[in-house]
Amino acid sequence: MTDVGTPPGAIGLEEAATRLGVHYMTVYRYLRTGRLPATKSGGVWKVDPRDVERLRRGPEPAAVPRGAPRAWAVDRILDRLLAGDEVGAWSVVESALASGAEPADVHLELLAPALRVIGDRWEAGSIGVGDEHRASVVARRLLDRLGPRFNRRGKKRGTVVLGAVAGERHEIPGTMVADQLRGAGFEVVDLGADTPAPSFVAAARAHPPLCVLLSVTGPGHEAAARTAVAALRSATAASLMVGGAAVRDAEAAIALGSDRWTGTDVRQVVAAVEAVRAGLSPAASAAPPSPASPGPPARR
Ligand code: B12
Repeated sequence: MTDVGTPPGAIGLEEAATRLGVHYMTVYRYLRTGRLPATKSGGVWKVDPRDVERLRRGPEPAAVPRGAPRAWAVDRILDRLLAGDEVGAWSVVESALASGAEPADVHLELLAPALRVIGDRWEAGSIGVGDEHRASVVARRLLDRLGPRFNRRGKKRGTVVLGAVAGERHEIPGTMVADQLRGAGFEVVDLGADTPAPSFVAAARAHPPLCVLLSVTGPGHEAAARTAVAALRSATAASLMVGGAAVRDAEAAIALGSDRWTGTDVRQVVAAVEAVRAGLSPAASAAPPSPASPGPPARR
């Protein structure tokens, strides 16, 4: 539900209820949960008749074939994130889970695409920094609620220390990586955003890791990444991997001192950690660095 941009020909909730053959309050619930996008005009809720028709014809969440969330779910969660509506956004997540999506699908097919659209809109100037902050707070809260679903019992397969480098405030990609590594059976020491180099070193000493993952999402953190890598090199023999949206390819990763490139999404990061654990050379990993890289194999 937003309060701008009422589409031409928009109809009221009473009319929508009639077209859908449901009670007015049911339509209002659709608004609250993001199933029906709405705008407010002169204090009155309006909906686009095309959305009403799509809802009338579309499958109920329970009837959706089991599998990954669909594009319409991304639209819905995007709407709820921008509205700062955690309850509505969580109900979209619950619908996706009830339809057979795995928690990792919710990360990669639902939240990540919605967050990227939010970034694009901020860049284009159609939403402000406050809107971006508000949406990312809700996204964080959804990730917190999903987190325990990644817990896996049994003996751990090794420890991974993870954090965003000093000055880097994007924390969400690291949370997703941490959860999915936990789901794959690794112990994760997640240091979160804006981690000073000495704190990486202290964590690597206190929890000897298989590898350390250093996250860089936005521009301008190259020096901080190099500083952290240099400090870690003198303190641990663990494999060091610098990754994230700002590390676009193997060449960029190697330039930052990384042993290998972690690829473009979380599944590739997990594959890269698995490769380190298996002692595979970088060339054999899912997200290989350039052949010119020295690429030491796993040392623990
Ligand atoms: C939310 C957000 C914020 C929040 C972060 C809140 C939080 N708690 O994390 C706040 C408001 C703080 C913020 C601040 C800024 N942001 Co911002 N932000 C975003 C936004 C909308 C979503 C980020 C996100 O979580 N994406 C979802 C993740 C899952 O996607 P991903 O980053 O691609 O992650 C994948 C890869 O990283 C991959 N991966 C591969 N290898 C590895 C290895 C490791 C170790 C890890 C962790 C991950 C990983 O796995 C991930 C999942 O598949 C993005 C838009 C976007 N395109 O992502 C902009 C975006 C990243 N921000 C941007 C900018 C410019 C900024 C600011 C400079 C200005 C601003 N907008 O306020 C500041 C910088 C602050 C700082 N000092 O760091 C730009 C960066 C542009 C660029 N050229 O790189 C983006 C792309 C927006 C845009 N389109 O312009 N931001």
